[in-house]
Amino acid sequence: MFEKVLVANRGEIAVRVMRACAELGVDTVAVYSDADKHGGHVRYADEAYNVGPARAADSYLDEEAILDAARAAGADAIHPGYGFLAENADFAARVEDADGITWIGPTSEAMKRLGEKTAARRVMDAADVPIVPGTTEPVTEASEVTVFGEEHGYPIAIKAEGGGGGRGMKVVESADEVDDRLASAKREGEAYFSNDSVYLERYLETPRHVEVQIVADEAGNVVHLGERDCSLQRRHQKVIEEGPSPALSDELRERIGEAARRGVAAADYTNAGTVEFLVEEDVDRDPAEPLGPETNFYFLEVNTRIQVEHTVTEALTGIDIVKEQLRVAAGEALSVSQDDVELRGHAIEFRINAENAAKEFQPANEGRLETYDPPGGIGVRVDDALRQGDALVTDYDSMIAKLIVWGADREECLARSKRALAEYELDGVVTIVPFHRMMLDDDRFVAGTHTTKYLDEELDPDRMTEAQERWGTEATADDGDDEAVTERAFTVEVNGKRFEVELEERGAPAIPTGAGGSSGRQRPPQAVGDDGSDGGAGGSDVDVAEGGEAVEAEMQGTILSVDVASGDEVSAGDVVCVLEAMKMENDVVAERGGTVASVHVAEGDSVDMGDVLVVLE
Ligand code: MV4
Repeated sequence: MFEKVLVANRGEIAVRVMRACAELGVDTVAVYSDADKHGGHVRYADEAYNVGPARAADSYLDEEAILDAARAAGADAIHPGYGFLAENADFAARVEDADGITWIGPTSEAMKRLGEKTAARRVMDAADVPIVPGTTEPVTEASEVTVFGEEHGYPIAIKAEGGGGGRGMKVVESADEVDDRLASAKREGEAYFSNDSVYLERYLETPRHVEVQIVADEAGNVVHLGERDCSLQRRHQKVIEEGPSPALSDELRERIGEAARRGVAAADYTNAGTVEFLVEEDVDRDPAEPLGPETNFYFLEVNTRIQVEHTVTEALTGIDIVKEQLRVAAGEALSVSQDDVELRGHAIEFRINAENAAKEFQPANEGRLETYDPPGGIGVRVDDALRQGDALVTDYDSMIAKLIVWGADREECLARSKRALAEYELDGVVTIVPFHRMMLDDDRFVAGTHTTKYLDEELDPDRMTEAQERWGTEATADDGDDEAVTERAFTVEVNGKRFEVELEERGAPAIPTGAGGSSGRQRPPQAVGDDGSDGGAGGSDVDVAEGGEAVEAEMQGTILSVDVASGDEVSAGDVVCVLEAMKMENDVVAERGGTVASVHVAEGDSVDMGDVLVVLE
């Protein structure tokens, strides 16, 4: 087993991985950005290294900085968690090549093979795992799409070769949309994966999203740990995951699990991974009658990392998946065989996101946990990296915690979930706890017949507003910004090891530091640095004529294109800009329409939430 593991991640997953290390007697090293100096994962680790500024590209994604920290700490392995560098095969290869440092994950070769979607489709096809009808080679020409459409019909999904998780997927409803969607899919592929190659699949209209957890060791043992149903998603973001899937019969479950196992074995895959499938839902199904063994299911992609929702499987199997990852990476055998795996009861994970469900799940841009008292008791697990008093860090994703509830059956699990969510005491930060409480009274969710389209297209948004009003909490402005803070740097030596120490004096009268000739009154580190705003994008003091409209950015991001110019006529629903945020292209549309009076942004600009982009009159 390893002696010291560096966790190249932050927040709850970093703490989750460190907990497994602690139980195995392995020391832990945290890395953190300037925004995370007070992060829970830093508190938890045995030692911690600053790897750069808040911007992820300059810290958590800085491969050299992470490797430097590992070498400085004398770590003998790196665990990437999920997100950030977790699915970066090139980084995995760099770790593999680094002397004395092991990558805790699949080999970079296996990551590359499965990360390229057409290659993954070929591997699965050859292993008799059903794939969605489509191409197994990239397409480049619009004519190839229209030919496919004539043969298989519409809609068609155009997917980026390097894509996944909804990025770089465009749906084409008819031949006249082909040029536009093909260009957009290529653009996203190029922007996010430096790969403009795309392929085609028949687009399934009402699928369920079912994924199988697998673990595999170097001796060739491949074990599947049952499935999770992740059909409750909003714009490709999972919000509630559960297991077992309420829609599968035992026979279908067995077929899908065995298909996942076959595919993974054929791909020469090791460590933990998830095989994603789409399962064709029968929209008129009686909820009491799960989908039978003849139901069509199709391989979608393999996630070559530990996932957020791995906890659901841990609750059902009692197996610590992160420990299995550590064992396999250290060259040991899995601690379980397929015959040992028994699925017990039912588990649901609720993602506790700092978002306002009543405002289109807008991520919170401020807050401080005035009260933080998570639930407990039988069958309840909370994974987080928080404590009361913490300021909300808004530089990364909005998930601040996960609540995982287990029950002997789905019914008990739902009742226990209601109880646990009611116990969740949390003040000063807006979260989607009210949304979850509402879902536990939702007929479709309770019946388990919801598909991936349910949240985006069917659920009445007014119900989210009602839930927010009934159970919601609000953001506390982070008054830390206004507090006098003096920061001073020291170098200290402890047991022969040098440490840079930054001292923050809060509340006390400012002591002139001399440095930079300032008054000594500085803003805290969280407020410094690149927060994405160039200050050039309008602001709120823009004149809007009566009956006019100021089109604002709904979230922080980068302007990919400006699609209108002064004087243009714009109708309600027309795209005025494309905003890249959270790695997705978002069309910014006019609500009412009118004539473009002024344009306040240009391609490449960074904008903050609420910035005015275009004014219509
Ligand atoms: C699909 C699909 C329908 N047909 N592919 C979205 C995320 C990416 N992993 C694949 N996704 C989809 N691929 C075909 N051929 C529908 C989706 C999809 C989806 C998939 C899983 C979970 C939620 C989803 C929500 C919308 C669309």
